[in-house]
Amino acid sequence: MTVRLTTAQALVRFLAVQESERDGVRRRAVPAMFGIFGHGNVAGVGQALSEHGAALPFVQPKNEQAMVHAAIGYAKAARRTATLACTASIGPGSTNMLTGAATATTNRLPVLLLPSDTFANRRQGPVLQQLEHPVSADASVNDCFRLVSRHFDRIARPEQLVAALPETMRVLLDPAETGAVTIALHQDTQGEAFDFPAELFEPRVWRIARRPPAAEELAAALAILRGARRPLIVAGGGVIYSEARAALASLAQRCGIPVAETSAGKGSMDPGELLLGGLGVNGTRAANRIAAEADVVVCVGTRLSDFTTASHSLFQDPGVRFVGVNVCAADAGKLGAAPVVADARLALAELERGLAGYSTDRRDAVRAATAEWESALDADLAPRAGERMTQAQVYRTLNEAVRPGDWLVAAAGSPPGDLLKAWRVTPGSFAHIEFAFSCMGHEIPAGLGIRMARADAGEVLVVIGDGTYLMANTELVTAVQEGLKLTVVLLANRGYQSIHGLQRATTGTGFGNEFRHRRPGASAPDGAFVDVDYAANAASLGCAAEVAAGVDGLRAALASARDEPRPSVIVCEVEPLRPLPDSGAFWDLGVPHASEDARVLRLTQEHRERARRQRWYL
Ligand SMILES: Cc1ncc(C[n+]2csc(CCOP(=O)(O)OP(=O)(O)O)c2C)c(N)n1
Ligand SMILES: [Mg+2]
Repeated sequence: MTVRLTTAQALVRFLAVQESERDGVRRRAVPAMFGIFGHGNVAGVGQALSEHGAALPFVQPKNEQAMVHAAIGYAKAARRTATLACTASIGPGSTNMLTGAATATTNRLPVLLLPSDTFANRRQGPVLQQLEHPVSADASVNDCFRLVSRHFDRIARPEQLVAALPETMRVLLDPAETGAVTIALHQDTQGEAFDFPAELFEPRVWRIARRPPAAEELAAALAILRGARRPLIVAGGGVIYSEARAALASLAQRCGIPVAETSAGKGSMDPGELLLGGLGVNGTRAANRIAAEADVVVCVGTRLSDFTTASHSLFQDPGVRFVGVNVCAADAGKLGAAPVVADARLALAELERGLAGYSTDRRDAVRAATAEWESALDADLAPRAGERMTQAQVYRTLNEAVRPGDWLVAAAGSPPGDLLKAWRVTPGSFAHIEFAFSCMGHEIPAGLGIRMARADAGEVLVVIGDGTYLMANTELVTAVQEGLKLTVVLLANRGYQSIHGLQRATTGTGFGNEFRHRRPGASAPDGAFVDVDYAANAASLGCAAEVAAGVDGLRAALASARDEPRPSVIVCEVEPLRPLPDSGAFWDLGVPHASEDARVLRLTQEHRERARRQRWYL
């Protein structure tokens, strides 16, 4: 039996009946579609959604990049068992999704992108918004997606969907392969009809299997671990996606092994005597101290970015060995680790079983390291004369207001680093710190996606800087439109202050990072601060908005935001250059090797000296 449908109608009908299943729990794999229409998709995917989209609700964002971030937030909250689709028009509508695609792929989170493309039949000559490639006539701007997607396809004939769609679902839902999946749709093809096999539209369940560890890999990992005297577990996003928190806590507690978290892995374990908090450049000094002396490091579900390994300078024990537990073989083998290519939950349980009789006790070492670090954090909270509220005080006040079911979201500027360092993911609450692509503008839409995936969530607390707010605040309108409740905590520090601080530390000067007026003849804006009324801006978009005066004001604002049905924006005017205590870890970045300024050369020299801690891990 066949069904006559357009390409776009077949796509919509197919997506509406796909389900995923993990551990016996079934859910819609792609339960909604975001999109902005233009001539490239309005009569294609747009028509298909209006006629066949009853089971695939349409959500209208205000920016195509943002809708991809929303899909990423959704996927994170759904622990990679589901995501959202995104349709965009030809040209700029589609290329606007590129940054979102890269964010998804870097974070190993599934999103389904449907950029529209030029005509397949080329009858019209160059069409509106077509870039004519001088040497590759069949290329379009959508070929840029190849580099930032885990899977790319272009549909030029309707029947190509029959093979393309199942492969799309397979990649999206495979934990080892997932990321952005991009299916470019020629605009004429979207409307072309075909007699599709009816089975294509039968409900289909995609089983997300847990890959067990291979016996040989497990044995090799156990041999290393049994000899460990100062082991450490690094918990990455894989622990969260695999829902392996209980397995991690059980292994850690049974064997007395401390746990440190990456940004994506924030919230991998409830606070307790073995949790060291964040690791690396944005980590706690406690975690970094334990890491420096670790002799065996078990890296679970982490891509080991430079922020985690302190640019390969963190682990200083001369004989340090690594075990890499990851569904993705390339990640499992990093740092010369003994790889265990497997699902985190199964692998952790097997490691625990294999370590029966083994124990170490690092509790005293952890206690000493954390006590020292926590007293540094506490001391930093003390107000200093003449200072506004500090970011550290905002985080602490926020953290004290968190209840089970609440989510914290951060991605760029100082919040993600500060929060990896200072935030306690209290039992029953969740964190989403996107620090793989650390994309300014991710936060508000990601919060939206989280709220869509978890209607039962308490507060979705989105912590952003003023820079991020100015770059991407428009999804607040979408939040109002859809009745999706967010509480945005905006740190108004008058500029790109995290970068400004980095700039001062590495070059000795501040240049082009604060929101200042231009003085006549100045080479960069360096006059008086620009005044922006963020609360008025948020109110104009339909949000409840408030300026929090000091810590008490913030506490009150958070309480009223919780009762407020509309999205809320709480503006915190904070001290501009007042970073949290540093992690003590080195971070490598490109520094100037020539300058007429002796201070620049001295700072570069100091940087190179610190870089001597970098090691090869083979
Ligand atoms: C899209 C994007 N552009 C540029 C950057 C580089 N960058 C990282 S932090 C930052 C400043 C962010 O400013 P703000 O949101 O005000 O946070 P603050 O640094 O002041 O805490 C910039 C420009 C980025 N991460 N993402
Ligand atoms: Mg700022």
